[in-house]
Amino acid sequence: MLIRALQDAGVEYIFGYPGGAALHIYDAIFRQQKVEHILVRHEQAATHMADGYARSTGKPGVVLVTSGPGATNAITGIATAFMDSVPMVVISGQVAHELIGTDAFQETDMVGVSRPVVKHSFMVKDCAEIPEVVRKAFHIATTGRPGPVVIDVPKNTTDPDVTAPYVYPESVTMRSYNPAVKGNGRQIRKAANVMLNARRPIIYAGGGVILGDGSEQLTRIARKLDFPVTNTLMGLGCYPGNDDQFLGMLGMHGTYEANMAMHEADVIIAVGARFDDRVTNDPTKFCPGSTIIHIDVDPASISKIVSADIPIVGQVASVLEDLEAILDAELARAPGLPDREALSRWWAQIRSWRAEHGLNHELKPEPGKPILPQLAVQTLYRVTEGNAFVSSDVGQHQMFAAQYYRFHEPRRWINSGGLGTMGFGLPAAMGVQFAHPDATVACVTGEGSFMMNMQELSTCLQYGLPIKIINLNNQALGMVKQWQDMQYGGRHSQSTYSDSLPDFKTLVEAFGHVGIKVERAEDLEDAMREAFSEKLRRRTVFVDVWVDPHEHVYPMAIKGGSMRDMYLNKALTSLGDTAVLSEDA
Ligand SMILES: Cc1ncc(C[n+]2csc(CCOP(=O)(O)OP(=O)(O)O)c2C)c(N)n1
Ligand SMILES: [Mg+2]
Repeated sequence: MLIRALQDAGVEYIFGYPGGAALHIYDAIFRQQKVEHILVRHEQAATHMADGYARSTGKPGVVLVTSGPGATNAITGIATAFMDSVPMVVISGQVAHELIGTDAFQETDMVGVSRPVVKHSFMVKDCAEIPEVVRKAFHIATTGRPGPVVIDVPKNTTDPDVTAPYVYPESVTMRSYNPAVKGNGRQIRKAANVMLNARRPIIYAGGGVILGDGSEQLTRIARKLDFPVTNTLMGLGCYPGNDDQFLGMLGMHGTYEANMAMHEADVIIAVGARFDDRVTNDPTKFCPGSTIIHIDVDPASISKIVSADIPIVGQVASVLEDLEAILDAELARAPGLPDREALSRWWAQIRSWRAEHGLNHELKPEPGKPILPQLAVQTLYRVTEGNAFVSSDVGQHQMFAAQYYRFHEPRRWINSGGLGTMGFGLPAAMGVQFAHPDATVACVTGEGSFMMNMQELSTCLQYGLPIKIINLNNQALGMVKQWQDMQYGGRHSQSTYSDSLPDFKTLVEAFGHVGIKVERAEDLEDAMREAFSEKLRRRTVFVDVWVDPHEHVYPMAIKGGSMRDMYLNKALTSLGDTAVLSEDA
């Protein structure tokens, strides 16, 4: 019943790991061909693989784990998907009904344990309801603001001796669940009017634009109006990363020009973004003079942190289409809008910010000097011609990847933004590779994060996944160390371990893969070219890049400040008022 329902839901892959309570299900998997099960080495990795699959395709990822430790091992991955609104269905085995509540072997209250980190959960009561529960789970996971759904399946409900008629419902309705699709026409009209009269506008686009398939509409609107665009960490790729109108990422490690432009804007068009604390800095000091338009499918996200002047609840793609139609009509009627002169002054201001303190995308290797992690990411970008799917882990390397790999398309940048889960990168890249077998998939990781799920190298061998792992090895928990440098007087409490690191080259060779170690800046390009060469096209390759351990990620927001308050490098702090402010100044 369960596996057939997964087939009917169009599932290609189940990422999972077997155990007692799930054995009836595993037997059913054995006796069919349609759904392929991927055997992982740790349940956390199964959730991240399903997650990478989902983020890169838009289709829900599916996980199967046993009860007790199998289920609890999956929690971090479920929470990761929840924080980033990733559609996922997690099926957990459970002890039989008559054992529930008896502290039975491998009994954990999975519905209870997962409750705060799921969009919804089900406990199967009898086998007849399984197809409907599966149908509902996929519906909830993929509609509205997507998210993970748990189906807890007591062993007796999958007992092959118990039978029931199989009925897979064509559609499901739930009285209490009706996510919005279309935005309110009056609100959209108001937004269009404000946009057309903006003098210092900025589009602040987040992961919701990718999840809601609104990138094309957003790009068209931005180009039509000549508005600058900034992306959140989750939104990278929803607007072409090398476009002149793109200001880069905003927020804690956002670019100088994006953060300054946010602060000085008169109109902010927030789309599929949620004013996360990593973006706003102190919300009471957030962008004081701006009118905020906020488009989001989730009404609970609107005015939660920063209050919106024009809230619009609806699916991003649908709202943007309606907005574009109104803008087109208005532009035809009043071709003088928006005020091009004001806009060109605004652009001149932005360009001068960019020229002053923008990121340098043209770094060159300096022989004899330590390898800059930024250069390693730029080399990856060049060698893959900007066409790779790139996953990352969490830390400095993640921020360098976000800043220096420029994403031209949605669903190419795969990282744990909301929960910040170390150990995400490798399994997420594997999920991407399953979904896109012929694509170039790179994982930018740090040695700390990599060691959290490196057992999956064994899964890479089993399924022949040709992932290229770029390890920015700074011999430290770099991001922790950076905070200790900046806020704790340089006391590196528990953030370094250089004497006990493994030799990653031999480590990955033991797993049957190719290892390359790079210690000199002048060897970086060749090593990267080799990793992505035709010769190694079918191999899992690990490039261990020994980068400068003293490097920090900049810009960095100054805690408690506004968006224009940033550290720009080890010597230079920008406290907003040193910059030229408005066009009238
Ligand atoms: C599971 C988990 N534990 C702890 C943290 C806190 N944390 C954030 S970044 C970081 C250091 C990561 O080190 P590494 O992977 O080597 O990346 P680097 O910052 O050195 O590039 C830590 C410990 C986390 N994000 N996730
Ligand atoms: Mg590190």
